[in-house]
Amino acid sequence: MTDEIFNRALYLLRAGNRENLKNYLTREGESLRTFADRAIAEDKIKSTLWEQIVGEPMPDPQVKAFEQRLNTQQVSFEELILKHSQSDYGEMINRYIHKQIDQSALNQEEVTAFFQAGIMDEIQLDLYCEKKGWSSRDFVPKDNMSIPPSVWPTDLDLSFGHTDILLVGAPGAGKTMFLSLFYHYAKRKLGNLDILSENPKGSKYSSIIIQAAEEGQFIDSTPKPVILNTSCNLTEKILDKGIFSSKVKEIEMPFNCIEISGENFSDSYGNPLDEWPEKLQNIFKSENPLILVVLLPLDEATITISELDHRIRISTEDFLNYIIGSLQQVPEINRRLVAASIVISKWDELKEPDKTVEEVVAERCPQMHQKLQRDFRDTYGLFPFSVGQVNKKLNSFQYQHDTISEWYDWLISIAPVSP
Ligand SMILES: Nc1nc2c(ncn2[C@@H]2O[C@H](COP(=O)(O)OP(=O)(O)OP(=O)(O)O)[C@@H](O)[C@H]2O)c(=O)[nH]1
Ligand SMILES: [Mg+2]
Repeated sequence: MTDEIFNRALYLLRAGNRENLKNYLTREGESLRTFADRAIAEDKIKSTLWEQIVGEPMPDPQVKAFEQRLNTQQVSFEELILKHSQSDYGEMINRYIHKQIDQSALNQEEVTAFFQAGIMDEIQLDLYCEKKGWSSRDFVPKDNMSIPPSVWPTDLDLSFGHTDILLVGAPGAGKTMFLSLFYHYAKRKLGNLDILSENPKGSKYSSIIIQAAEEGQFIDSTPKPVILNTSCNLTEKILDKGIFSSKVKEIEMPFNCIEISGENFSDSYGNPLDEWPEKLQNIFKSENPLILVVLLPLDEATITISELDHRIRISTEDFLNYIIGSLQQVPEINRRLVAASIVISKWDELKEPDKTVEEVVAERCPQMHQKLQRDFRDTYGLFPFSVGQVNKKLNSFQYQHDTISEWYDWLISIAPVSP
């Protein structure tokens, strides 16, 4: 505000006509607030007049200090979102953000945060993205991928001569996403994942979940009656050490990966496995070697079990001890078990970056860890797992292979090889 405008405004104020003052300042592109602030700062008027001039209560010093930081771009967008819902700040922040929108000054991270917080609406988002040449689809939460019913087998016919891998875990433990990253990684590593066409539904299922990993999309919860089974062949190169020379040899490892809904496990808590539906019991009938993969989600230490009208919460350790104990008690399963691993899933949720998987397992399920270590020795493994970098607001992720590759190497090191 120039001195000339300021002095003229002061004159109009003293003349006692607020309307004239307001019209004058608007014509000059200035605000009543700026004028009142300066008049008080220069001791031309008492601070009690601020409310009369501006027409609203004078902000407290904290709000003023915030406004100053805002105008000099010193406020982080996290603070903006936090303060936006507070009455003293909301309007001020809206004005500021709309100015930034007009000047195309927001970056993608800010747009995502403001849209998620409801500060930008869908129309503003669309207009802004159009102006910037961005796709507004990248800013709205992704739907989960749903698996078409055509690939839901409800019976199980496991290929003989393969190694069976059974994923075990509560509903939502991360079994499907683990499989999705496993196939995605194997396909990248080997150039092609040799999905065996003798199991066409499993083959289609694997293509869908590989695509989900590629696109950073989560997948709907597995329906209870479904038994998903993919048969694939991992052809790996190993160094064959001879007495005089070593040569690289290709080995074939055929697997049946079996996935059932976590609800089947939670429903069977406290019940004998021979009460499982007959279809599920087919898992026991295979003659193949069997590897157990137990998923323990980092973010949930307990699980809820529903029984008629009752709901009980139990620790994941109690739950998994029961399930694994029950599986081991079935003679047809126990004699086929060749290896087991505990996978701590959703590892990206870890709040203490220095914590190790050993420390987590010691806190969460020391008994199960010790028991599996004792039972399997060299063919027991403990691993972290995460789909990658997760954006919860957008319900999506950017896949990363660092954790699944560790588990994959373990699998290759312990799995029986095709004769
Ligand atoms: N942060 C994070 N969340 C994950 C990860 N994997 C899965 N999730 C979340 O957990 C949910 C459940 O994962 P699923 O893989 O579908 O779990 P599931 O064990 O197959 O569950 P059921 O099919 O119900 O037995 C997903 O929809 C995601 O919201 C991960 O690595 N990190
Ligand atoms: Mg699932």
